[in-house]
Amino acid sequence: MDSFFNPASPGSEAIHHLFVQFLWIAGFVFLLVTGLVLYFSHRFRATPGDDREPRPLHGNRKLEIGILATVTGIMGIYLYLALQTMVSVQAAPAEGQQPDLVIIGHQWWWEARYPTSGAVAANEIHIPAGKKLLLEVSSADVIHDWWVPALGRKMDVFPGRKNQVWMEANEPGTYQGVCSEFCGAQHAWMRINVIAHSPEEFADWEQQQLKKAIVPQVSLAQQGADLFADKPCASCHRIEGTAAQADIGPNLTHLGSRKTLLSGMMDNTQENLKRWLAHPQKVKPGAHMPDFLFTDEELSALVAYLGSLK
Ligand code: HEC
Ligand SMILES: [Cu+2]
Repeated sequence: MDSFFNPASPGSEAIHHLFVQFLWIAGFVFLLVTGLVLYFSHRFRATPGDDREPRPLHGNRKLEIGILATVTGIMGIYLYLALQTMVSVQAAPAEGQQPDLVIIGHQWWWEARYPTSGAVAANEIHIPAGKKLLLEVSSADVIHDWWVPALGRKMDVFPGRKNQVWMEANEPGTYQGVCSEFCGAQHAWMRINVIAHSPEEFADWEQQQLKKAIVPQVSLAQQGADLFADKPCASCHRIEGTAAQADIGPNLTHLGSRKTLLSGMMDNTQENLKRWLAHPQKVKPGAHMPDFLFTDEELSALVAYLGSLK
């Protein structure tokens, strides 16, 4: 399971290391204080027949300075370790460095833009492993928060502001994250899936995403494409190579190549896709896609079309 405790990137390793260092120091202080409390409670406990008050102790300057110095010293160590980690995790990018990946948070899904190639993805974010990527994160609506614990630090995602954060995966694999700032009804279903590939595999994926949507060959899928064009779908979605050119909802040009639907809410199967299109408001209540009243045939046609968009 990938998590904060299984770091899979240099940044996440540094944060994990800092956590362990803090834990050791805090654990030592905790044991010391608890040990002393237990020791003194035993040593100076009340005994039957002995009603003497303990001798009060005032103004032991050496002891007070000693305690202050120790506490300041520990805080100093904490500060040093924390600053050191911050410098390594959030190093300033070079002057004018362009982001490798632009992440845009939406209620309740993620958009990923690859500025160098022009590729666009939604919800499943593919990256090359072993490469330190500069991410630029911003929001299309409310405040969200980007966090893939195994791959690096957390970063606030604000509307009207571009924040930068580094991300790197040591090895190919799938890494999960969540939106970490409450952003409305479906906040819990704003999952992040980062899929790291070998550089060659990533290049293949990127080339595939740059292609226009395939033109349906089967008549059912053709009906689906016609329906998509007739209904208001195109006012929110983009399917490259068709008249649908809106970016309110996820880009559907390669929907069929995704493993999951709706920000990791469910597997990308025909049944789930059908369930979603039949009643978006039942599947993800509050989602910014209205219910349409489709017949079963219409649903099958849409599913055949959208599912074929690999
Ligand atoms: C008012 C805007 C709007 C309209 C109109 C709209 N959608 Fe959506 N659609 C969205 C939004 C927003 C989402 C993302 C919902 C979420 O995950 O919270 C979405 C998600 C989807 C998804 C899942 C995408 C993914 O990556 O998991 C599919 C498929 C989809 N819409 C198909 C359609 C079809 C087909 C139509 C027309 C019948 C349509 N949409 C009309 C806004 C819209
Ligand atoms: Cu969010």
